[in-house]
Amino acid sequence: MSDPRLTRRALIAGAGTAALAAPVLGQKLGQFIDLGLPGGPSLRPLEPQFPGKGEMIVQRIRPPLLETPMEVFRQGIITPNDRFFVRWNWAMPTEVSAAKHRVAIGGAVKAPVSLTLDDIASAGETVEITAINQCAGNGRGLSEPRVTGTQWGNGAMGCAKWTGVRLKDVLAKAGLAEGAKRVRFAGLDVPMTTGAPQFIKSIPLDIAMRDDVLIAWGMNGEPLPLLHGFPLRIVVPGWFSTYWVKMLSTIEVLSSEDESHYVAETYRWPTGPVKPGDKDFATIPITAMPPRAFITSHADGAAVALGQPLVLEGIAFGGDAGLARVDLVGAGDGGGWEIPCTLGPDEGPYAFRRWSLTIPQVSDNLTQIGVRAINVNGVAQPAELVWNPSGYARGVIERISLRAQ
Ligand SMILES: Nc1nc2c(c(=O)[nH]1)N[C@H]1C(S)=C(S)[C@@H](COP(=O)(O)O)O[C@H]1N2
Ligand SMILES: [Mo]
Repeated sequence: MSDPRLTRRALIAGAGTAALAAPVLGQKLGQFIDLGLPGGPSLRPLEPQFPGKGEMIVQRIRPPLLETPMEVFRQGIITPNDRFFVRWNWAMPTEVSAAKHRVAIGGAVKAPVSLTLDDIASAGETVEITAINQCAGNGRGLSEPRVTGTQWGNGAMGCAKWTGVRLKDVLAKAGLAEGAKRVRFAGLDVPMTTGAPQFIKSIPLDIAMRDDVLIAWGMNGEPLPLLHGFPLRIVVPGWFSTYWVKMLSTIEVLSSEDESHYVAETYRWPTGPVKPGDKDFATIPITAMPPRAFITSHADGAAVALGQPLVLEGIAFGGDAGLARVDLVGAGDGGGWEIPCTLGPDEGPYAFRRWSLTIPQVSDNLTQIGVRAINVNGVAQPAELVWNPSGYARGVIERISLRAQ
């Protein structure tokens, strides 16, 4: 344990109640950021005053959808808690008491149980893992043709060190019954409109039993902030964060497929190519993340010095497997050039990894250059967007142009 505040006893004694002050927004508004969304509207307010947060891009206030400005990813591979993107589908409680909190485990189990934080923290060994939490809709706003849903730029992602126990150790407290197939999670948040489905999500049993799938209480050495799911959340490294249920309060073991709304009806994507207007195509749940890479040292359209060396830097990740390489690639379909980048320290297969590249001398404008990540399974970012109607799982090579002057 690197941080004594996150020991088991400290969790129970110290976590207390987390509360969120009511947001008082708009007072210092006036600063906007351009997300570069094709066709616009592309400007979003930069909000310095959301409770518990540094400067964030406001996509929506209630329930909160806050995006991380790309400049944060220049600073390191860990995204600080106060700059980490926030996404709630429905209303989140603004106050949660750790002492009163219980997690009920039921369904296809030998004996249903209701567990305190202490029960959970003592269910097994404490585990730490550095992993990227990325919304399935990250980068959706950049889709062309445009699609509906939150118009995120690429800042609906972040990388943190998560502390918790293995989900499988907690499940063992109830014992799995014969025929257990999936494990479903619910949090304390509730729908804001009557009759709307609660946000519940399930994962297949083989994923639930993985050694790195956690019930986490720590985020970057601090108790989970309320916005990120105090006191407990699910962590599924390599999978989109729609499964990383926050404010975990119920675990239900299913012995059948999951017919609930957020698994059976949404967060799904086509099994093959589709185009706008297509209907009645087969879909599957969106699960594992593809590899991605970003240039963080320069924004699109930035000026660089002609005749001088140029250092390009950024971050990349392998998705559901470690990163194998990152290349700077020229424009065009395979027709261009590629130069291998140097990778920074490896913080594990599910973490951001830095990359850098020095171009010895800039001799011309750099038009539509991109970075392409390839993971250890040989999965490479495609040159063309795999378009889908919900804009899920964006993985296309991201490109910028630099002006030499
Ligand atoms: N309880 C609960 N957990 C949730 C959600 C939610 O609406 N309620 N949204 C999910 C989705 S879609 C995302 S992208 C992540 C966002 O995690 P973050 O806010 O910690 O960045 O939380 C996931 N867990
Ligand atoms: Mo999401």
